[in-house]
Amino acid sequence: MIRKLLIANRGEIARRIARTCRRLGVRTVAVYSDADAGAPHVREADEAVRIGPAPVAQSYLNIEAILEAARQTGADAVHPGYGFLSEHAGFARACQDAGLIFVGPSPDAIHAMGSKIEARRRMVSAGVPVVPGTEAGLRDVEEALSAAERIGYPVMVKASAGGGGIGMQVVDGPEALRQAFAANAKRAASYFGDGTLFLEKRVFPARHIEIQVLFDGHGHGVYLWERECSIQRRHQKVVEEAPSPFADDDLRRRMGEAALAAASAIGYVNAGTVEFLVDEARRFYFLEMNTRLQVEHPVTEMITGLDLVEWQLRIAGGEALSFGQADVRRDGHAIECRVYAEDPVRMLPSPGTITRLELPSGDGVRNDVGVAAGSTVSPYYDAMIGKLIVHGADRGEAIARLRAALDAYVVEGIRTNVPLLRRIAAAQAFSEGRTTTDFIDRLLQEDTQREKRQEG
Ligand code: MV4
Repeated sequence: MIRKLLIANRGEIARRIARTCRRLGVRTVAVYSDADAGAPHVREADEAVRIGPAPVAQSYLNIEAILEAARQTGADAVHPGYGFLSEHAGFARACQDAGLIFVGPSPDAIHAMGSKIEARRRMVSAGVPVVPGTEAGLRDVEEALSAAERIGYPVMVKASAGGGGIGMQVVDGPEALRQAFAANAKRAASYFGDGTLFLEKRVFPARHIEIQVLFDGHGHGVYLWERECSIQRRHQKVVEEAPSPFADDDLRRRMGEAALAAASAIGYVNAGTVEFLVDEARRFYFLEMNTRLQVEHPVTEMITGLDLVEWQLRIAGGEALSFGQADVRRDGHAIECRVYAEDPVRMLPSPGTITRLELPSGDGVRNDVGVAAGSTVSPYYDAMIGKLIVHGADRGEAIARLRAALDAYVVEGIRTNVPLLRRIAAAQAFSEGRTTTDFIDRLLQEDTQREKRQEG
């Protein structure tokens, strides 16, 4: 078993990883930038090491400084959390080269899923369904135009190195494709250092449903059911739940088996997530595999009773899974809301100092937050300050608990999206499970129209 873990992250996820370590008797090393010197994740760790100034390039992305912190403190393993270096194959390799256990998959597995084109190719070979599209990078716009004729419009232009919707665009015809091709190649090149594009048929309306998997290093893997992540805005997830209100037992079993095939095909070890698009006819298509612990992992923990960080550590330490697929529980329903420090009107980050913080409590309520009263929310980092997770015996009870918890949620000193979360939780379309990817935009449109009618 791992004895001392360096947590190469900050905020709520650093605290959440440390919580499991304390329960398991694993000692923790926090790292921090100058902006985080007094942060909760630093105070709560057994040891803490400064790794640089506030900008991420000099601190949380500073591989040399993080490895030096591990060396200084005698840590034997590194957990990358999510974001930052979590899907950086070179970091995973550098940890291994320094004699440290990287809590995550192999550098090769991270690399294989980092290229969308490569991932698609490997999924096709493994028999995992992908959206009809191009099997290699597009050399020029003429090649894109002929591929689009074959696929049929509308198509999605996507960047092979893409993420967060960057370099991605829906295109209705050849004229738009000419423009989108140049613009997205340029954008992808500047963001990712790789302007390679590919095309897929556009699936619409679609849901985003993902499968959590766990693989040990002894050839055993299980899927831990699905998470529905369709409620998002501008490629930022806002509400996630498990199970999906859209999935039935047949769909979840077929998707679970496809996810196991996807992970097996690349020799995946540790926790991972296979993302799918699901259309109205319940056909599903591989989108990408996330080779890290995800923000929304708590909803899976709440319905299965498993601690995913514990299993990440056990697997990284060489242990085998002690249970099989038939032992994986699926109890009740869990919903997570991401609480962002943001201006609700402009949807922009709202940094500042939190003067008051009161978190809801009660049966089935979990708070994973990175801040406390007195904390400053820095403009240098992600604006997500924490997550509210609720569990109930069924979806109705979970929603009732969510509404009550959001009503009791108090953050003062900064602006947050809590009012938007309350609006979502109150919506009829949400309680009816009609949560396609345009849900928030439609909700806000309805509100604007209602306001106009009342004024007029
Ligand atoms: C798609 C799609 C429709 N058709 N691909 C968004 C994030 C990125 N990982 C892939 N995304 C999409 N890919 C095809 N072929 C629609 C989206 C998409 C989306 C997917 C799930 C949830 C919300 C979304 C919002 C916009 C676009």
